[in-house]
Amino acid sequence: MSLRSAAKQVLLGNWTGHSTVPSRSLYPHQWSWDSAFIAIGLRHLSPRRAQVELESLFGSQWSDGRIPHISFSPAVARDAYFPGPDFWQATTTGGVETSGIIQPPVHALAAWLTHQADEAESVRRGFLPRVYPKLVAWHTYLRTRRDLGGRGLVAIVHPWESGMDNSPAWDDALARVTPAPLDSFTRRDTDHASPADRPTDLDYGRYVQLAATYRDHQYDDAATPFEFALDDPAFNALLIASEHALADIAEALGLDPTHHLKAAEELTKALGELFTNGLFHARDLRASAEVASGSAGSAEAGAPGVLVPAGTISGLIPLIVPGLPQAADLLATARGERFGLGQVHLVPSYDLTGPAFERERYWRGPSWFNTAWLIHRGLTTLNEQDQADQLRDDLLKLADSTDFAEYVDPYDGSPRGAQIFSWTAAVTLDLLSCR
Ligand code: 2M8
Repeated sequence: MSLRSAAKQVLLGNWTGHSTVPSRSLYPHQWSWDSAFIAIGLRHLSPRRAQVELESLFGSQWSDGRIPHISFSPAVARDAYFPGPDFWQATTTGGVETSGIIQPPVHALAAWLTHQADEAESVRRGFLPRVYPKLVAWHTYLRTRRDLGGRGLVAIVHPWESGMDNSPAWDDALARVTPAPLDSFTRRDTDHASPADRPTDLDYGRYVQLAATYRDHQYDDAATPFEFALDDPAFNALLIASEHALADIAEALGLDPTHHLKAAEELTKALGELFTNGLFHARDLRASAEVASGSAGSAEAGAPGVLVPAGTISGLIPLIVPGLPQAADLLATARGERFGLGQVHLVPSYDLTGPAFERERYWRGPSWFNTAWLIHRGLTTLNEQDQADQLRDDLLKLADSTDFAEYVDPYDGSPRGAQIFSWTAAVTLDLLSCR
């Protein structure tokens, strides 16, 4: 079977009628940033279905504008995934059960690419006029309610919000959180994936505790005493890319794009504060001055926050930001020994030379297909076509050899986590189309 047909089969097999699950076993509901990547791939099979994927996700949007990280399927057993709907206790006015946290804002970019795949179909279905106000509300939520450091960037309040759950960048901040007792919850993920690949029980206890505190404050961003609050480079870079996409959407609708371009410009300037020693770093808004001793660099005097030392793939993702002032230095870091672009498989999730590097464990070293797609897009934008082609070839080979694994070992390319994984199939389809 051709790679295209195999990728198509994955997406059709994981399609539920109106959206796509990341994995039938490990993640049996709709995930926010997964759906954005899935739409980017689905548009090559069925632009209409890609539109429906995004529209169904926007159907779970809250009245405050947030797009929750999981939209639960009523057709799936309530305890199939933990934390499930009974834990989150969040139902939209439209009756959709969701989680209460968020994930990186890839959606406007996905909507714009979906529109471009078949403009006539998009216009016929009124896709852009319907999704534009929802995307604006989403970005407005982020920029007004989530600028917790007051520095013009969006903060995440849970490791799951980064999409890179177990990243070493969160270790110091998480260590300050008292974990929920282990006997107070039952993990489901380790029923489907090797415990050696997944976060530890201790970290899981901390994830549960952070989510429960937010829930117990009715997910009110002004009222919740967030113990964990960080400005994440990838989250903000994706927001910038999505603001550029919103500007394109606005123009296509005959509206003034200026405020989206201005937002992108302001965010790009604010993002610059996270750049040090050739890489963007997360900024811990709750770290005290004493903790700062091991930091990657200090924030401006009197301003809250300390740059965390861990170097992760999140710090390379700003490569997708159009006109990024730090692009040349960042590219040099990607190619150097810390990330080995072109020398190891895809792009490792964490610094290969870092003290916390583990080649198998979740977001602590292995390479992911969706982040490789983002770096590929960055390389293309920067006209680094040879390197982009090399990364694309590696991605396509690995998707094939691993049966669309969730992630791979960066040294030998062996599969890790789940297989038949939706975004892996989706980015495969997208990169097949640039040949
Ligand atoms: C992983 O995250 C979930 C929690 O949201 C989990 O570990 O249970 C991450 O890789 C995340 O980025 C992804 O969106 C999700 C579903 O694929 O799985």
